[in-house]
Amino acid sequence: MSNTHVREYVAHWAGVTGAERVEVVSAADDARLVQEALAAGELLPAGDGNYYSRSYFKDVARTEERTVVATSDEADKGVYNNWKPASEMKPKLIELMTGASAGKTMYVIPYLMSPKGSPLEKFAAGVELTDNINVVLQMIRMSRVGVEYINDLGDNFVKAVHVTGDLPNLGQGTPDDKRNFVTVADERTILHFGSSYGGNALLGKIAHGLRQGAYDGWKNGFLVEQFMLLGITDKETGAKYNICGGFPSASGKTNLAMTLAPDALGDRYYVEFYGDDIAWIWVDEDGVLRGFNPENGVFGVAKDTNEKTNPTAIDSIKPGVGAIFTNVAYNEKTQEVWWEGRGDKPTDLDGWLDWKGERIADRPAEEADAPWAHPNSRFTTTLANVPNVAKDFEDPAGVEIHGIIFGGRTRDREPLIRAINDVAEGVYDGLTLGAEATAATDGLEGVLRYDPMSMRPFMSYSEADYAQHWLDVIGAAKEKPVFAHVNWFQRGDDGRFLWPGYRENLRPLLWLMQYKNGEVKGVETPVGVIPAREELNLDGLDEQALADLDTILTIDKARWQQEMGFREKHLAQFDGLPEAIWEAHRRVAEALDKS
Ligand code: GTP
Ligand code: SPV
Ligand code: MN
Repeated sequence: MSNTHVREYVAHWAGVTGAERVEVVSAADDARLVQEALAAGELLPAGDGNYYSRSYFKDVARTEERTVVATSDEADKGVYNNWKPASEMKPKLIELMTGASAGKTMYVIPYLMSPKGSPLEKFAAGVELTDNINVVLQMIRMSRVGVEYINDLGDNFVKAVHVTGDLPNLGQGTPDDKRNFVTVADERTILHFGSSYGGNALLGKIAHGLRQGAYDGWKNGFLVEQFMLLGITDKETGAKYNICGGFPSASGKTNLAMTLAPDALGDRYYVEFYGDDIAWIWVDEDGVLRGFNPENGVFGVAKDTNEKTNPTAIDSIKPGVGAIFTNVAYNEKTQEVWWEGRGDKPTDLDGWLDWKGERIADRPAEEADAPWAHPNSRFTTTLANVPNVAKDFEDPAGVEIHGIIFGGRTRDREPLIRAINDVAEGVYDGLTLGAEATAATDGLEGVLRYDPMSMRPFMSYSEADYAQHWLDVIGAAKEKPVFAHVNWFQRGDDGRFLWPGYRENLRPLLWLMQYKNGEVKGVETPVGVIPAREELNLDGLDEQALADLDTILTIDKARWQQEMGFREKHLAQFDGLPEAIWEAHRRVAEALDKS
């Protein structure tokens, strides 16, 4: 490794953590590292060429209240970013990490969160240090890993230090919780202590790819969002539309980007996957809004993933691709994996262990109905394994963005889709995204809350500045994207989903692109333009969905008026919110009152 800045950084933290050995890794080391992890029992075989791992049972999701953005400028304090002074957090993390990797190997993972050669590449390089081999294997699948990405960068890389800690003795969830996940954003340094799971530990993904990236983007004129990104080609006209958008964690981004296989509605459309969790978005020198997925893999929610809901995802984790399953159920005799919604529950319990590693056959009667897999259990697979990955997914120039959508789990009020033409109203809609929290955040499943642009857990600076930054970036694009709010999760009185979702979600997206092209007019409402029933492609939709359709194409005025009051309180938390956002709010409220 020729970069002396990296060498100094590594030596410094090897000293602090007390690691016994230092090993620099590249993607090419994967096969050897897998063998070492298998030998150490950190990984178990899951059939031919796939793997299984279990994280500590109190370490199965991100923990928002333990996650902090620290800087030296109190003006960076927002409502959601848990801001703390860097001068307070850095010594605290150094203390926690001191000696905490004694006897372990410190792996050095040079990575890039962008396609090679992109105009944002200088914000995308980092070096994660970790004492956890499973984190190394996950990072190799999720990002571009190798020394070649950082050799020539001097000091221009994110320093991302991960120390697992003694998981059974960290007091998770108690007043004496030792876990601390800190992004020192103005120093481009990430210090995470006390977890080996997902976004807490794979620091390229959430901590750098979202939190640090968003902070850098604010200072340097680009957007970094928890967005999926997909492309739809109309094979008859040759036109291609790229749509990105944010739904809160575990609310359907991966499924939307992955499941829309080409044959969804006859043979006319071709749908390509670019990204399922993060998009970096900028306006290029020609004034074109563009975006790319900085990741190189998918960390997808396992629950309800099956051949019917998402055949593309199932294909991307087929035997031999090197996928890793985390916290699903595992059969120690047959090496099979299973999760709720995977298919019929195995009836022969022999060998089956639940996500905690406990034998299903030995469960006490009162636990008989407990899920076998954790609701936030996941599969990890690399983008090259995704059958509908776009041919140009590694194009450093990214793709033009034509539409931006927001959505989430909302049981009432939100129709299937409503299109928004005005940029300020689109940004306002993102800022007032309200939905049910999911198992991706520890302890909050089902809680209704606002989650601006789906970035609430990843916000790194103040919401007012964030809103202004959105207005500035999108405002600079010559051709504005169309905005829309979507909802696949409205429920009937009996609790059933009124919309079949998954692959059928292509129908409202096609309508949106036709609307943008002026091919359909839709129905104007105070909260946006919704499809006239006959404008939607309904071919082959099942009876129940056809019967429920009118409900999800309706605006409930009273419910929306009540919502406007909630929104007012929500927005009032953000000191200095741009006037354009308040104006958009008042326009919608007045239109509702007049309707
Ligand atoms: P993160 O990776 O946590 O950011 O999540 P995500 O937004 O990518 O969510 P994902 O696509 O993994 O979906 C989460 C859960 O929602 C899974 O259990 C899916 O099966 C379910 N889901 C996704 N799309 C739909 C849909 O259209 N309808 C219904 N009913 N469920 C869906
Ligand atoms: C999310 O929670 O939104 C994820 C998974 O994408 S994690 O990497 O754990 O944050
Ligand atoms: Mn996510």
